[in-house]
Amino acid sequence: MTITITAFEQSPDGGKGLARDMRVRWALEEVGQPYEVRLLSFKAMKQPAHLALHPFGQIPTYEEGDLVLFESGAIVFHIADHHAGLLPDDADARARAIGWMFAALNTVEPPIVEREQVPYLERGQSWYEERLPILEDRVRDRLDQLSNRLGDADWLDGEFSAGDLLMVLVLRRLDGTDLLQEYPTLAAYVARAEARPAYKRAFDAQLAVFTAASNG
Ligand code: GTB
Repeated sequence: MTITITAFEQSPDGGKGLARDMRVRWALEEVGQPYEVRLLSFKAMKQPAHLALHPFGQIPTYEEGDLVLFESGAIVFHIADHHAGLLPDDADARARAIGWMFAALNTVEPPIVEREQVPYLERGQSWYEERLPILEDRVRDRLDQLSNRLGDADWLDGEFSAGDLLMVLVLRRLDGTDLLQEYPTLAAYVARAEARPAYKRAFDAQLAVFTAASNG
């Protein structure tokens, strides 16, 4: 059955893999599943046709036969649950890998996104100069803890898993800051993941969308 996902027609990051369709693309590449992409403008995302698939009018979505999914974490879990390569067979190891998926999205991503948004939303406000370092320290707390847990391991729990996939893409949202570079263990972890052939294929595919839109 054909898998179709949605992505930005013109991603605000210039195709640097920061939009959340990258999570789905990379997961599909890791498990060797071909997919098609329907590109959407910001306007089209809020039209009834897309709202029928995604109640919040966002990307990514995932369609496979009668199944329609939204939420990148749920989509990555679905892919990992149905194809070998992203979750271990051993039940306990599998549960731990799923735990890391939740940790990436629920524990590590929120302070990173909050810090990322404050320059857009609050620059110029009287509290901005005081608030930014507070938010950066919250991010540092999480990076410090994550770095300590990773130690000198390649991946968070044994083999590369969907937990690593989500964690790496969450950490990549620190691009444009120096925060990740303060933690060489985590910078090396992200670089190790970016060297995976599946990552490169996914990255190149979403970059090609931006390049085609810019040239067209
Ligand atoms: N929790 C949802 C999920 O994980 O799927 C969040 C989905 C989401 O935030 N989608 C964003 C979207 O559709 C795109 S990824 N936004 C349009 C809207 O809400 O109207 C977020 C994103 C966008 C751009 C960058 N960037 O350019 O760096 C990074 C991340």
